[in-house]
Amino acid sequence: MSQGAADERLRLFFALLPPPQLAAALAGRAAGLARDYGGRALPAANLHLTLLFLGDVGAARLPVLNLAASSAAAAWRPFTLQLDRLGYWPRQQLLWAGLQQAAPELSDFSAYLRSTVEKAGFSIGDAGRAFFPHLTLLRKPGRTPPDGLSLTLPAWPVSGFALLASTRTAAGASYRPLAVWLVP
Ligand code: 2AM
Repeated sequence: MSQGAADERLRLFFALLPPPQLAAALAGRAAGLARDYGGRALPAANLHLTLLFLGDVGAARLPVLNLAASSAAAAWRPFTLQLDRLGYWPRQQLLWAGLQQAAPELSDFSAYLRSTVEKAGFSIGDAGRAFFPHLTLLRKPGRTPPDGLSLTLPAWPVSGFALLASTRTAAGASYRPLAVWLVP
């Protein structure tokens, strides 16, 4: 028997979405890394920097979640990110783009969003995991990428964040934006 929409559960997270030109540059780099080291490069449409991972949430709770995110968005302070570092996590077999310099506005907003969402009654799927800003480029390379790979990209003036639903498919996860908040 099929589940009614009210019972539907969604795997949710909040993330920053790179603007199209930056996403294209990142996807090009990811494809090059996949050629060099094997593995699955993320396509431009799937590239994101997770702000807050929620995990499974009932679809009926989306309106409350949207309200909480809108109230957190009011505390946004503008910032620009410079993705200038590549790293590799052997346990997760994941190659990512990240930041050499800390971005306090980014970690502050992630923490504020988290506390706002928790106050609205949501428990956080990554409880205990420290926020580490990264944008996954490549999963499961066939051989370990060396340290010190360089990354040179244009700056990213962040102009908003999104609530995304993740769906697992045979080809890997795909992400669907459910709501976007544009910020000053
Ligand atoms: P990853 O890219 O490092 O795997 C959708 O799955 C997004 O949420 C991805 O950016 C993923 O990070 C992140 N994510 C998945 N599970 C998570 C967890 N338990 N805690 C924090 N982030 C998670």
